[in-house]
Amino acid sequence: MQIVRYDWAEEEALKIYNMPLLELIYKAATVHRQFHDPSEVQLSSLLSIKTGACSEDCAYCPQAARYSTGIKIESLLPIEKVVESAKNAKLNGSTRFCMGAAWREIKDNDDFENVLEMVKAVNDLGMEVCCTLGMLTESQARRLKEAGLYAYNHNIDTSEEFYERIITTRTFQDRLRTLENVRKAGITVCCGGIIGMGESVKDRIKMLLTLSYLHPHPESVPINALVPIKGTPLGNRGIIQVWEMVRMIATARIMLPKSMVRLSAGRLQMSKEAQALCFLAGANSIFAGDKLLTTPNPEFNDDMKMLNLFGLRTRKAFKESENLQIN
Ligand code: SAM
Ligand code: DTB
Ligand code: SF4
Repeated sequence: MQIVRYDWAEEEALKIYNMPLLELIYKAATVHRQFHDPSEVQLSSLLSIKTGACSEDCAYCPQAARYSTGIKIESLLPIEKVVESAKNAKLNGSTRFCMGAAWREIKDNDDFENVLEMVKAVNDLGMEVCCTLGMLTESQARRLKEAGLYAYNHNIDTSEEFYERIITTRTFQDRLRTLENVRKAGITVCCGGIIGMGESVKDRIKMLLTLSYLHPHPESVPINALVPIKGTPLGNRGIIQVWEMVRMIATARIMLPKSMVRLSAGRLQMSKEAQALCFLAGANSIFAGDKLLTTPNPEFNDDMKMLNLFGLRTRKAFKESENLQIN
């Protein structure tokens, strides 16, 4: 029996990641069955509510102002557009709706007031509302919670050591501080990272260790495969091998047994067979809808066909297993 642990050692985690592949998948699938209904997958929809012109230098990101990536810059969307998009997502079976803004941090201005209104409106639809708006303070987190925010996404992206090779305009510690503020406000934490940026296996493990030392563990852990974007410093990198994605998901499932592990960016480049292995290895959530924030995602109808083919059902909102535990 696996228990929820906060004391994983690096050696131990590396050993898990490097297990013979099929043994690793079997072990992760076993842990998955212990903590989750393996026939359920959560559908989450993403909407970019403010796009591009970001002041940060995240080497992977199409939305950083300093890279020329050809995306269409847009200021904050009107609330009606956001609600319409959330209603559509709900009709299609999404129970979680995540609004993303290309901000370094939240500022206490009209845009923030409008986002609070959006959170209220989407919460009123009975969906789990999630936001990813950059860094935030304790009082901003409290206001989001009061507006009905259920989850906040803020990724650590990689290991602390590799972080400064990817982003120089903020620190790993800044990221952790925001996560603490989110937790203190009683909002669930969505935090994961990206593989395929040139990091080593040790960096991947260190990222998972950092997540596993958060108490409680993040309720949701997105694992993204880098989507190389022309114009960004990582634009020429190749696509990560499926096996690495499977190993990462399986290791996350074992080390963070209660968390929802989300197979996030990069699905468009994966075959259905590869995605089946990811679900077997413990992924139990995906982003549904034809677009992530700025890049394409598989067609909604194709995803539904795939889930049907695998005999997977979509999960209801606010399920008990994701209940917030406050320290
Ligand atoms: N600006 C906010 C922030 O940085 O937290 C929120 C939006 S940001 C785009 C959300 C996450 O998307 C990033 O932390 C990163 O993990 C992921 N992401 C961005 N570009 C990506 C890419 N090209 N490939 C894979 N994941 C990506
Ligand atoms: C996460 O970890 N992945 C999502 C969500 N959280 C916000 C975003 C992926 C973005 C991929 C690049 C793009 O579409 O701009
Ligand atoms: Fe800005 Fe977020 Fe993109 Fe970094 S990941 S450049 S903070 S939108």
